[in-house]
Amino acid sequence: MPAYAVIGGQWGDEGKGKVIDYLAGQSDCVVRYAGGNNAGHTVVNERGEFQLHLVPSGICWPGVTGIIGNGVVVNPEVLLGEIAGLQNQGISTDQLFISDRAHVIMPYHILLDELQEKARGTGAIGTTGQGIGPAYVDKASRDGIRVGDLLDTKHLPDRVNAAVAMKNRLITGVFDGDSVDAAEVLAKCQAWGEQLRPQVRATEQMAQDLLESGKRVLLEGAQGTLLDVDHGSYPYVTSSSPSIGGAITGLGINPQSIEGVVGVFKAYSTRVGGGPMPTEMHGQSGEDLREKAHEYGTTTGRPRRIGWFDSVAARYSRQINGFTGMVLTRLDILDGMPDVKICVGYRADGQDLDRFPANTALLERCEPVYEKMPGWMEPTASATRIEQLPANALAYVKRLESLVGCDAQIISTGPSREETIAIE
Ligand code: 2SA
Ligand code: MG
Repeated sequence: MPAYAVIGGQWGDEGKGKVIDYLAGQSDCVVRYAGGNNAGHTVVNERGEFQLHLVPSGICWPGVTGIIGNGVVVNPEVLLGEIAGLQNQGISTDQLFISDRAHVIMPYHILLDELQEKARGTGAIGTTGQGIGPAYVDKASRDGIRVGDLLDTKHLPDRVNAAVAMKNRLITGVFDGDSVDAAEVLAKCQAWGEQLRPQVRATEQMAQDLLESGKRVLLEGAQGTLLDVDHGSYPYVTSSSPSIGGAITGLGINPQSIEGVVGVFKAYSTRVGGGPMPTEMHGQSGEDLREKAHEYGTTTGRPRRIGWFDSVAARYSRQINGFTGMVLTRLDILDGMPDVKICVGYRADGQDLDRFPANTALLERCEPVYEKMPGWMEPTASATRIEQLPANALAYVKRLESLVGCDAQIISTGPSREETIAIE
């Protein structure tokens, strides 16, 4: 019963989209289990370039079933737009299914995301503004509307009217915002329900059946472990669990079915939004790397913060997830640097720390302890065999493996499927 999880080991944007697309060719089903359209996964293959926010990145392979699991929060408008876009690019979405237990991002969630961020002032999280947090709040407080509710035409009006009335009290009373029109929201929900109806399923059952019949299921992480609501740099996190626990609850499968947990790491670090990032590069070197790598948010276009590889955070991430292997992406971006640095420890308040701390103020004070390694001038870009890597690049990979505590299984050397080194 093999399920494989592909999980972001850092702050998201590790290149999971490419890795999933690459591995989906050997899978029967690809599942999104957490997050929503805050995610931005880029897939480049012979059929074009795709920016996916909700649809699992394996969808480009014919015959692969796609599932949007119960742990995802779904903005139906975005999903329907993405489906239409894929169809225009010649990709079939007939085998895409959405959990009836997934929660719906409602228009008032998007409004509340904006109002709350404004109210946080200088302490703003830097959310993607897609209503993710408020949708998960309603899920946990048991006031959410689920995808299955959109199909229940009998009870939908009461559910929506009650939800809107409650939210309007918050929007107008606390935030002094403009109230939301219940009839408009209901009309939207009814239309979404009819459009999505053919694709809504009990997806946990589908996944369990697939696994029991020996099919391979790929669990596609969104965001990264350091943005996990429990394990990340709280409160500068997203509102879901991108790590392995979230994969199990976000689809509804058992832990025994998981055969491998692959951690995706970029050869350096990026972060978008607020919050501590000990290895952040300030000044020209960070900007140069951002431009070279085109590190801008896929969803919002925001410039991503750039830093050196942080092995303290990466090791923590490996432990949380039990990574059985590592995928290292964007190694080619470091080509041509005279030397490269790896953070091997933190120092704060005159003390050495070898763990990723829970306290955000303490993490903010952490100074990275760096190990410097010689860079490589020869390109790794487009390499397809490990023997093609320059000696210093290989030494860098080996050092990361030993610091993180797991071996690299795949090294990505460019955006397309072919620019990949698979290590036996
Ligand atoms: P939210 O919107 O409530 O989930 O934001 C909370 C924090 O989580 C971060 N976050 C992300 N970080 C990196 N990449 C993400 N996806 C997009 C991308 C982001 C974009 O792939 O580029 O386009 O800006 C993502 N989604 C959420 C977010 O920055 C907050 O720090
Ligand atoms: Mg992304």
